[in-house]
Amino acid sequence: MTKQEVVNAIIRKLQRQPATRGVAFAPANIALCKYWGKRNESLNLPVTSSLSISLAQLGTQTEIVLADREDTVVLNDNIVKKDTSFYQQIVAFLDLFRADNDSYFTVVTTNNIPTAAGLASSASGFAALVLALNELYGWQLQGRELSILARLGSGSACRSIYHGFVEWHRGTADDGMDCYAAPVPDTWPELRIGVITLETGAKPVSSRQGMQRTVATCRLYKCWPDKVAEDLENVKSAITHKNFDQLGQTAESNALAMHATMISTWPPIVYWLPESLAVMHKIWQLRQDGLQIYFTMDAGPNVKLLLLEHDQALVKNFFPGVAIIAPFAT
Ligand code: 2P0
Repeated sequence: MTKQEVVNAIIRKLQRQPATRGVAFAPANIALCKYWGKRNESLNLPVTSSLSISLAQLGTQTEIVLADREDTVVLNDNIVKKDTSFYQQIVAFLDLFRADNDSYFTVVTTNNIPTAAGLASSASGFAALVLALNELYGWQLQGRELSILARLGSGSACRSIYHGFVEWHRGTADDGMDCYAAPVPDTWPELRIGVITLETGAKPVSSRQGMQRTVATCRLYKCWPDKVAEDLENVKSAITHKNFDQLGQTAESNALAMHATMISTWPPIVYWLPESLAVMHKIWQLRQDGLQIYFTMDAGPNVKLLLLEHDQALVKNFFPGVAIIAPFAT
């Protein structure tokens, strides 16, 4: 099945007269149990399920309107050049939704995640775009369909359709119709995410290339699905029972296992900088000294901390540059 066939299956009969515009916000998300590896490259179907936490008001706001002659994309107040991969990715995604060959769009998108936080990602971007299209066309789609459409843009975008804890179910169907994210109802108001930014530049190997190379060449990768299955259960029970040490330990171990697969890929992929490793050592030392603090890392050198509200001030002292986010703040 192609992306276009998936889109047609979902929005068939739903296409209405477009409204003047669609506007939507979607939060960024950080996985506590990671997505690394696809079983279908074109539909972004993952090898395993994953579970994330959305970052409340930090994310992407997108407005979309119909245009006459060409697609225009504006990112953070700057018109995006047509020869960039960013522009081409957005246009290729919009191609899936045009009512006829003559319709064009103007997309104005703003990330309120400080660029320096190194968190800007395709996840909130594609989720906000799908939510805005849903408004523009008046499809009135529900979460499951919105999540599937966002996944066609970028895998992790299917989790950014929701706030709070979110589980992305891997599904088993070839067309991915059972592969979508859904909210985990529990909240955890005391939970905090810290972001330590060590580098904001483009990464040498994109997530897409990185996971492809890992699945193709990493001998350790065959252990990954079992590791995720176990970690997913532990993360979910930690959330249910508000067991912070279990949550932190599982998330940290899951991230390290993912990086182990990257490192043992050929040619190797090492996203860590020496500074990343220094932060890890500092966290392990602080934990030995009694502080409840854990970390997770994605496909890059920046380190994300897991901590509780009552340790916020201490953590800021130990990591002066840290940005602390309250995912369940109202
Ligand atoms: C995650 N990452 O679960 C993992 C952990 C990076 C490391 O989801 O190819 O940008 O668009 O589906 O979604 C990044 O992967 O990749 C990601 P595509 P995506 O958050």
